[in-house]
Amino acid sequence: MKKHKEIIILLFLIFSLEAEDGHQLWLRNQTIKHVKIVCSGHSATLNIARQELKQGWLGNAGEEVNLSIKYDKSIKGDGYKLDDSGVQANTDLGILYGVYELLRRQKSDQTAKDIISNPSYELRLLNHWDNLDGTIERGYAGYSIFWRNEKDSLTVTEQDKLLWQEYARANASIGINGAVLNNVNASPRMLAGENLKKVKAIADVLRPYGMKTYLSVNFSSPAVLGGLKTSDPLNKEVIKWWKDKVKEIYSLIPDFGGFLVKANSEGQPGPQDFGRTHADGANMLADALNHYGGIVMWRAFVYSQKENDRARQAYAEFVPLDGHFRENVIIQVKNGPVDFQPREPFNPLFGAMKKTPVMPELQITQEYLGHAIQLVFLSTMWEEFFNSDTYQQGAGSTVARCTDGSVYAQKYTAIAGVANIGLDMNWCGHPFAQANWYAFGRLAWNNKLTSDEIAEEWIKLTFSDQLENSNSRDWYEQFLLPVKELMLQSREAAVNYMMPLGLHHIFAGHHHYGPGPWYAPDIRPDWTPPYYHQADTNGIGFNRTRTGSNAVAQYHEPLCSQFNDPETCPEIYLLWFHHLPWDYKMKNGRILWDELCYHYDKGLHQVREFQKIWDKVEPYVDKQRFTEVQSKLRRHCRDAQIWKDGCLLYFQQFSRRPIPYDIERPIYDLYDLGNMDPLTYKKVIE
Ligand code: BDP
Repeated sequence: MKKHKEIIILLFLIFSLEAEDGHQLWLRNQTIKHVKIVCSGHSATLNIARQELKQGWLGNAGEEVNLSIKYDKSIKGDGYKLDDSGVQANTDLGILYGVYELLRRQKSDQTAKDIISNPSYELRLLNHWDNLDGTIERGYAGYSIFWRNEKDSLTVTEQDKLLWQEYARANASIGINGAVLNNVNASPRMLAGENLKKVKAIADVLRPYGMKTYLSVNFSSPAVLGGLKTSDPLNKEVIKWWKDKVKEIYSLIPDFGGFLVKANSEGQPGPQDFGRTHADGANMLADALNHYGGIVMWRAFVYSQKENDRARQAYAEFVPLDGHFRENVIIQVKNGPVDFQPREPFNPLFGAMKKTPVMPELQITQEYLGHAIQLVFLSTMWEEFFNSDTYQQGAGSTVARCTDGSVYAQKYTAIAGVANIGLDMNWCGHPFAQANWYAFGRLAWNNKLTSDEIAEEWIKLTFSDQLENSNSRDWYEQFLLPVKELMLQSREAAVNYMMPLGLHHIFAGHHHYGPGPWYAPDIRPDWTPPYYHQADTNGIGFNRTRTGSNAVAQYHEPLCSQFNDPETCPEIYLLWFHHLPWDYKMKNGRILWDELCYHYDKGLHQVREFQKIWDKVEPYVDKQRFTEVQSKLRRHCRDAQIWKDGCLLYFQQFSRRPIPYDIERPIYDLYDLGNMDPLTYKKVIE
C-alpha cells in the first residue's frame, strides 16, 4: 500500500515538473507577492533591489522590509547587515547584495537574522576570453554574449541589452562586481574607437547592477593601432598615446575599471621586447589610469623555452620585482604554477610577494576539466587552494589570507575567474557548469564558505520548487543529498581518471580534452606530455626536488623540505615533485604502478556511480534538464574509460608490469587512441 502511494507521488512529480532550459540559472520561480518595502532612497540600483524583493519574496504577504542606508563601521565596502527589520548597508549596492542574500536565504531555508556580511575581496571579477569575432578562447557554451564580429560591433540590439541585463543581474546576485570583456590574448583593435562605443553600451547596462567594465589590452597597441614606431613603455610618444587612449575611454565610461594585461607570455608582446621589465610596463599603464582611479591587473602567467622547468618561471620573474610596482597595479596569478590543471599545488608566488597585491585567477571554464561535457564541480578545488598554507608569515598564512588583506596590508584586494559563459540557452553549456559560475561568485564574496554549503545552496535554488518543497524531506534525502555528494566527489573523480598522484598536463594536443601522454606534436621534448610526466623504464614523475629543477625551493619552509622528500610529500602531489621508480612503496603498502592503476580505475567507477545516482533522481528533475545531464554523463563515462585505458596502456609500456588482477581490463587499445609508440618517439627526439 505504502509502495503504491510512493509510486503515485513520484508519477505526480514527474508529470508536473515543467521543462526548464536553464536560462533562469539560480534565479527561478519568480512570482509577484505583496511585500511592503520601506526605502527612502532612489537610484537605479535601489530600484532593482525593490523589484527583486517584489518578484522574489517568499515570506508572508504584507510583511514590511526596510532598506536603510546608514553608515555603520562594522559594514565594509558593499557589505550589508540583515536583521528583523530588513537590510542595512553603507551603499546602494550593499542594499542590493543584502536583498539577494535575504531572498537566497528564504529560498534555501536558512535563517536571515542578525547577519553582517562583508566581502573577502573588494574586486570580484569575471575574465571573458571573448574575441571580437565572437569566438571564445576555451569557451564551451557557444559564442560571445558581447561580440559578434567587428563590422557588426556597432549595432546594439534590444535583445543584446536584455541579455546583458540578465547577465549583470545573475552576477550581482552572487556579488560579482566587474567583468573584463575580452580575451587576454587581446586584439589591438579592442581599443579602436568604434569598439569602445560598444564597451560603453555594455557598461551602461551593467552599471546599475554594480558591475564595472575592464578591458584586456595588447601591449603593442601604440604601434599596431596607433601607428607609432614602437610600443616601448619608456618612450614619450608611447606614454602619451596610452594617456590619450585612457582619456578617451573615461570620457565614454567614467567608471571604467582598468586594464588586464598578458605580456611576454605565449607570444604576446610586452615590455621585455624593448629590454624593459614587467614593472616598467605595468607602471606606465598604471600612471595613465591612476588619475581616474583605474587599475592594472598584470598577469604573472609567463613561461618560455629558456627555463628548464615551466613551473618555476613566474616566481623567478616576479619576486625580484616585488616593491617596484605602482599602488594601482595588482599581479594576477593563476592558482597553480603551471596552468589550471586538475590538481596543482598552489603557485608559490602567493604570499611571496609581500609588497605587491596579488590576486588569484581561477578558471571557471573547464578547459582542463572536461569542457562542457563532464560534470565537475570546481568549488572543492578552489577550497583546497584557498586553504593551502603558504607559511609565509608563519603557520596559518593560507592563500586566502595572503590575498584577502588579512596578512598583508594592501590597497586593493581582488580575485578573477575565467568565465564559462556564452550564448548557449543555459549560459554555460552544461546545467551543472552553472554551479561553477555560482561557486566562484560565492567564494569571491566569502572565501571561507565550504563547497558543501555552496553545493547545497545551489541545488536548492536551481532544482527545488514549490511542489517539491511541499514534499521536502523526501526531496532532501532522495534528491539533494545524493546530488550534492555527486558534485562534491566530481573533481576528485576527474583527478583520478585523468591525472592522479600529481601527474599533470598529459592532454592530447591543444584541445586539452582527451588523454595524450604520448603526444608530441612538434617532436620536441619541451612542453609536451612526455616532458611533464617524464615516464621511462626507471619510473615516472617530474623531479622538482633539490636534485632536480629545485622548484621546491620556491616554497617557504616547512613546505620546501616537506615537498622535497617523497616520504613527507603529500601523495596527491607526489609525481609533481618526484621522479620515482615504478615499484616505489606507497603509504598503503602498494607499489606506485599498482596505485596508479587503482586511481585510474577508481575514477572511472566514480563516474559510473554518478550515472546511477542521476538515473535515480529522475522523478525530481524536469525532463529537459534530466535528459541533458543524463546524456552528458554517458559521454563523460565513455571518456573516463578512454582516459583510464589510454594512460594505463601507455605507461605500462614503461612500467612493464601487469595491471592488478582485480582491476577491469582496458576495453580500448592504444591504436584506437592514437598512441605514438614511445620507442619510435624516443628515436625521433634523440
Ligand atoms: C592557457 C590556455 C590559453 C590561454 C592561456 C592564458 O590554454 O588558451 O591563452 O592559458 O591564460 O591555459 O593566457
